[in-house]
Amino acid sequence: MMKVSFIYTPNQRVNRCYYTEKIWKNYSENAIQLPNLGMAYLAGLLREKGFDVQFIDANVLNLAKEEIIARLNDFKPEYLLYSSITDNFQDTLSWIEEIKQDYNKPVIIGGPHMEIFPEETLTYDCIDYGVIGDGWETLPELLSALNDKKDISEVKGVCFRKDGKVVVTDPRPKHVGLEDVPFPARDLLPNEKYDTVLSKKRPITTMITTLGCPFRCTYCCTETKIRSRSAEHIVAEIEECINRYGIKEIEFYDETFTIDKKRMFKVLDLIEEKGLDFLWSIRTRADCVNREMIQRMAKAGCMRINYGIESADEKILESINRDIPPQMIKDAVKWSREAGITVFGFFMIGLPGDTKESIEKTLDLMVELDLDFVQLNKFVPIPKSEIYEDIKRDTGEDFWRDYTLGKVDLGDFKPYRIHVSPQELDDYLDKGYKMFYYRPKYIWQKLLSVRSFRELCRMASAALSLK
Ligand code: B12
Ligand code: SF4
Repeated sequence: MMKVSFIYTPNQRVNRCYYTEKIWKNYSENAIQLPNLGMAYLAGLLREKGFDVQFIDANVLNLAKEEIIARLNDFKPEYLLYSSITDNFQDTLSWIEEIKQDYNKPVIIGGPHMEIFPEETLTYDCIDYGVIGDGWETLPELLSALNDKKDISEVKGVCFRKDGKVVVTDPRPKHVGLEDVPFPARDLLPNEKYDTVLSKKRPITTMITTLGCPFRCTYCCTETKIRSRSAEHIVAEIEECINRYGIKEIEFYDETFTIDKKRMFKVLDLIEEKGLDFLWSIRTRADCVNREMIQRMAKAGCMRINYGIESADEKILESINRDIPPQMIKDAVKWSREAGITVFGFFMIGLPGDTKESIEKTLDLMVELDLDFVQLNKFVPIPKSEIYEDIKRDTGEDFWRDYTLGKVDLGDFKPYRIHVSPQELDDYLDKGYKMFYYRPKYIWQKLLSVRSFRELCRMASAALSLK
């Protein structure tokens, strides 16, 4: 039986360029420790296909290199499997290099980064093969071809080096859906270790019920084609989480969980019918919810809704193709609070066209909405997004490609087309967090709502580190 190890590398952190140094430190150290679902899915799939699979979540277990090597020496995999997003590519790369020095087996890398920069990634000798895009069919085919010493140039969606050149094979069509594969192999994960600063009951896990999003916000790179799961299939995974793993809280990580209202109501019906007792949270947009849905969600255990609000400036919202009327946002927040659901808002400053006035408007809206929590980011264009492609055309520079090639550092990123200086942007970020979290009314409300000593300590440490 062929042995492979998935390694989720340590110190997975959000990128510094979204925050000021202080806020970044607080967020990246305290905020979230979650499973890597993409790899957990592939682990379950490979096992079903007869591979012997090890999963090392060196991130949540905070493993040192020696501990990772010890686990590898114990299991003796023939291939090491890594995943990367663009933001953490250089960090992942240094772990791959380090680990390969002491456990020298071929490395296969996949993940969202590979879909954008396959050739650049394969310029590094420590990486032997790349899987571009979906791994469902490509990874088992690649491993089998390698095992059988077949010609891997026949395998769609891979890249590798041959005679010193990077070869990229034909693209792999994306037709496998989340219903065609086994549930993520949570039995291989240290479920009890996952946590977020806002979670109320452990163990927690994450779930994803739709791939892609039909909206076309110009700062986003998500596929516009949707691959969804049925309500029954979603609820079967929820049941497995509760009954097999004792999970008490689930974070649904779909970009817009309520996009299909009919499916949403069906999920709610099934949760109620089956009497499933767990807390959950979702991400969505204000134009994809209504009062009835929110009330039903609260009854079924939804404890938090994360709304992407982004900016208060209508011109900017229009320019990023996200013109949700302010009244709609106000209504969604009001209905959620009425239903007793915690409301979290995501905002960005430094979007193309942002001025002092528009940023101040955004900060004011953040406070006016009376949300429970906010996350305020400096805007950084992600590769493959419309805005990024536009900037590339305009400047002739491709920051993320240069970063992948090791020519620039994350700190070298420069905001573009905004009418405030980088220092002013940092000052606004700092001001925004203070305006929101240091309001006497807010502090008082939060102190009244604290249910445990653990929650109080977490809140206090988060608040103090913003100072
Ligand atoms: C959940 C999530 C998170 C979570 C948890 C991350 C975790 N522990 O894995 C949190 C909130 C922490 C997070 C943070 C961030 N995220 Co995020 N996140 C997601 C999200 C919504 C779902 C990921 C998921 O489970 N997908 C479902 C699985 C099935 O898909 P997948 O992971 O892509 O895996 C498939 C393939 O990529 C491939 N594959 C993946 N791994 C491997 C490994 C091997 C060996 C092989 C062969 C194949 C392979 O096969 C899989 C099956 O087909 C995605 C968007 C999305 N819908 O995918 C964004 C996404 C991954 N995040 C993204 C970004 C930018 C970030 C942040 C930088 C955001 C920020 N501003 O701070 C941070 C970075 C933090 C970090 N260091 O990881 C981008 C990455 C873009 C890019 N170019 O790389 C995405 C794609 C969203 C987007 N469209 O912009 N994120
Ligand atoms: S930002 Fe959210 S709503 Fe907009 S396209 Fe991306 S995933 Fe969809």
